Parts: sequence; C-alpha cells; structure tokens
Amino acid sequence: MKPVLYGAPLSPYVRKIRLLLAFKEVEYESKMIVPYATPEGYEQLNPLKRVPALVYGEHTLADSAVIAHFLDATFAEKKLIPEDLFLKARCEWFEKYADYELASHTTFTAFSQRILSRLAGKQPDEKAVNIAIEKKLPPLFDYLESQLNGLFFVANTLTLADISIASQLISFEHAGESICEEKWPKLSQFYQHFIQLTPVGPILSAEKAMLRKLLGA
Ligand SMILES: N[C@@H](CCC(=O)N[C@@H](CS)C(=O)NCC(=O)O)C(=O)O
Repeated sequence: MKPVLYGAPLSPYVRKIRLLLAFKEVEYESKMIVPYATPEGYEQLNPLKRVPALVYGEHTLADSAVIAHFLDATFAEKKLIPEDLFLKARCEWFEKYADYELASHTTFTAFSQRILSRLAGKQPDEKAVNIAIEKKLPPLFDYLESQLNGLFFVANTLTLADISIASQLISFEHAGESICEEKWPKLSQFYQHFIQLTPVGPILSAEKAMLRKLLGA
C-alpha cells in the first residue's frame, strides 16, 4: 500500500515529507493541491485546507509534523527520528523551530514576496523581505550556528531535524537568497552538504525547473 501525498512541491512542508520519503526510499503517489486554491472536499483531508495531507489506506492525516512522525514509525527500516527520548525531543524541537520560527521569514516572507507575489502579478514587498533578512533571520541563524558541531543537528546523523531546517532554507534559496558563509560558516556548510546528499538532488532540480517554468524564466 502506497501513501498518497497531497500538496504542492514548492511548499516547504510538502518538501519536508517528500525528502523524508526519498531518504527512507518509500514509494508514494503525489496529488497536486495548490495552497489557497484547494478543491472542494479537500477539507476532508486537511480541515485547515493547508498542505500537506496524507492518505494511507483508509487513514487520512494533516500537518507535516504529524505526517512525518507517522511515516517514520510506519516505514521503520531507516529511522529519521531517534529512539532515544532526549534526542527525539531535540529533533522535535528543531522541527518546530524550522516549521514555526524560520518559516515566518524564509517562506512566509522571502518566498511569498519574491515568488508568490510575482506569480500573482503583484510587486514584492522588498521592505518586508529586507526586514526578514537583516533583522529577523540573523538571530535565528546565530542560534542554529551555535547548535552545529558537524554536518547534522542531532545525534551526529541525518534526522528529521536536518530535513525540516533544510526545507526552509531551500525556500530561502528559491527566493534568491543564501546563508552568508562568513557570518554562519557551520550553517552554510550544513546546507551545502545537505543539498548534495543523493536523494535531495533530483527533488531540488525538479523544483528549480518548476520555478523557472512558473516564472517564465
Ligand atoms: N503546520 C503546517 C503548516 C502548513 C502550511 O502552512 N502550508 C501552507 C503552504 S506552505 C498552506 O497550505 N497555506 C494555505 C493556507 O494557509 O490556507 C504543516 O506543517 O503542515
């Protein structure tokens, strides 16, 4: 039985699940759902009408964290959430940090303004983007920099923490931004290493191609 993932590939929350499934080598089906333009009945899968949602057999789930934890436990061969209770909690902390703190600026400001506004034929609010880049993100990046002691955030191995953080940083890259290597050398190295991991390449290239097509570039 294959899981069916509903959502748009450029959403960082959908990307998080696609990356998780790719690292776990789980086959799945994708169904396109465009955020803010969800079809009638989609609220049966996600009552908040957000992406992603997951259907697995007769079960439906909403929210990327809920979906990620369910999939990691269901397809348990390559675990991406540590068993150790403290490390698991650390992993959950970084996932929340990415989903709620980084996301406000990487996705809901930089990506939304530079990409979604453009697609809607509107001028990006560069002032808001500048505030995100100059004021809001630096302390968040400082904290992440202080937590890195190698190429991974938790347990010296790839976990959902890395996937969640990198998913947000990919949105930042799509918005035309990058992590300053001089200010945040460890975070920059983390990101460069992550995007070169084998399962990430095809996902990232497909997203970049999709973006070029959407923007007519
Ligand atoms: N906490 C949720 C956030 C999901 C989310 O905000 N998705 C955005 C797309 S990136 C969305 O569907 N927005 C549409 C809306 O809020 O109506 C998760 O992790 O799944």
